[in-house]
Amino acid sequence: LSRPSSPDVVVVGAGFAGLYQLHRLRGLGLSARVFEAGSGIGGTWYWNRYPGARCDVESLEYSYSFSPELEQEWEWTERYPAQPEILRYAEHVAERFDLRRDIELDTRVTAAVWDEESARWAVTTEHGETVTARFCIFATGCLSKPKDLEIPGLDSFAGPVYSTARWPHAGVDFTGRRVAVIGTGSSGIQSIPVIASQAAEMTVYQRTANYSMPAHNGPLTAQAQRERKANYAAFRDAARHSPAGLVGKLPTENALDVTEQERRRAFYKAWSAGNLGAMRRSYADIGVDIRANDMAADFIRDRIRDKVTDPATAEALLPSDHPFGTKRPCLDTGYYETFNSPHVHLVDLKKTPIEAITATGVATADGEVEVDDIVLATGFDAMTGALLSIDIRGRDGRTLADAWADGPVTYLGLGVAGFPNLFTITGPGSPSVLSNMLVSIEQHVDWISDCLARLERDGVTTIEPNADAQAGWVEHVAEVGQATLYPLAKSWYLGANVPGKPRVFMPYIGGVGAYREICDDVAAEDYRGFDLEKASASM
Ligand code: NA7
Repeated sequence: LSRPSSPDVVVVGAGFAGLYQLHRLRGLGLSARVFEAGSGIGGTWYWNRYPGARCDVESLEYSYSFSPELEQEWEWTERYPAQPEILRYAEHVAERFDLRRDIELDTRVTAAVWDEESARWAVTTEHGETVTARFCIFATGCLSKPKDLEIPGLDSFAGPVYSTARWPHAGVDFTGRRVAVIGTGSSGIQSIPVIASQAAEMTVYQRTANYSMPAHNGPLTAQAQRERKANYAAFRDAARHSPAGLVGKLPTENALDVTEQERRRAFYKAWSAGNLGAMRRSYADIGVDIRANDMAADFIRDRIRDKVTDPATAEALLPSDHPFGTKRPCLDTGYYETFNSPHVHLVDLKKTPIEAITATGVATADGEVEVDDIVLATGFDAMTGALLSIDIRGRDGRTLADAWADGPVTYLGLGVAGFPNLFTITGPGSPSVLSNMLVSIEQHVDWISDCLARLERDGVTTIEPNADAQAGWVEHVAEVGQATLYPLAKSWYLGANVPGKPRVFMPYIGGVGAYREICDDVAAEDYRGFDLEKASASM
């Protein structure tokens, strides 16, 4: 198969963003090469194969909307799809739209350098190949670079160390093993019950107790699927214009304005819904007023107390250091109940931090627990990690790392001043991780594709955010974030999970629908805030 050494576009990443971007580029008649570091497509759903890995957004919402045929023909089996099913879906999409022939697997991009004279990006892969392209689109994901672990001694551990984000394809059998799991975010909370069902002994190392609600997952009935499919267009439209890319009735009342009895009823309803956004959506003030938030948080803490038999363990599992929703809450299947099994132990790292990992186990001030296996569910260098691990150089050789030394700065999360013809799909400064990713991915890909069509039509050679527009957007993103409770948590949204990372609230919390309107207006006003240059004008 011969591939162009100078395609119109290079796309980095073949997860859900890269796949759809390639499909749209084909429709525009642009040539493209897609580089993917993994040995398969699917991004997040290729790498995160840990036991219990599942999407917290319902399958009928966490799926592409761009093709009505695809929408109708694909059958989901569960309300919340498990990783293997989502990966099969991605593979089906790649086959159905004949995408594979432009995707190169096992090919990590190491550098992308802008060449002023030719107005092209030189993109270099780990195999030493360099291709040049007019446009470079980064579809590298928001949670794709696992965080380096700061705990000393990991290398000295004699047994296997597994990372949830790099799980062995053959799976792992924990039967009869003594297992340590470090981390209680979504990946920990999903995998702990499944690993515990096999392990002989399990010790969970918790630094931050999270808020988790029962998923109430189950098979998707044929009828539910039929009904949604009969009405898909309207449903998708509602998602596109919603705050988080998820369909749901928005609250008009404040928790502070109703009686305790009413609140309890609403909280119970939200708790029983098995829906990530339901508790937040129970009242309008949950996300912005700490008093209302405390009420929801107290309600969840009571439910945790109900579930966990041992009072000391229950107490340690209660989230206490951040308001509800300011770190990503979780949906679980039997998480808290797992701690009622006599072979499952919880270590509260707030009281006894890990001092070191030794050859034989995990050591805290309370002594060493001997284990056979260590599972790291310790999260990601979110939103900027994947981009900054590529040597990206824009105008005058300036690196992206330099431009982002004090935290990411973008215009709309779509582009960066000084980096012409570069686009980021779900980049920092866009709703991305605060939304249903599929909705946000499609919106960005469509916006970028429409933009490229316009540039082609009018013979524009370069597009680049201007510095003022970018500064204005950065300020707006920060301002909107400040008006919420989010800054009260040491979360990965703020870069707080990675030592030394600048503390900047990275995603845009203004809402998916409002954000879409802003992006559409920018395009309609001839790409307001972007500088467009034609070849003739620059000569
Ligand atoms: P998360 O949500 O970042 O969770 C990582 C967990 O690991 C979290 O509990 C961390 O505690 C903990 N952690 C991280 N570093 C350490 C060290 N050094 N010692 C002990 N514990 C540590 O990642 P996930 O993979 O679970 O989920 C990522 C997203 O995927 C999720 O939000 C959904 O969007 C899907 P911390 O909270 O930092 O104190």
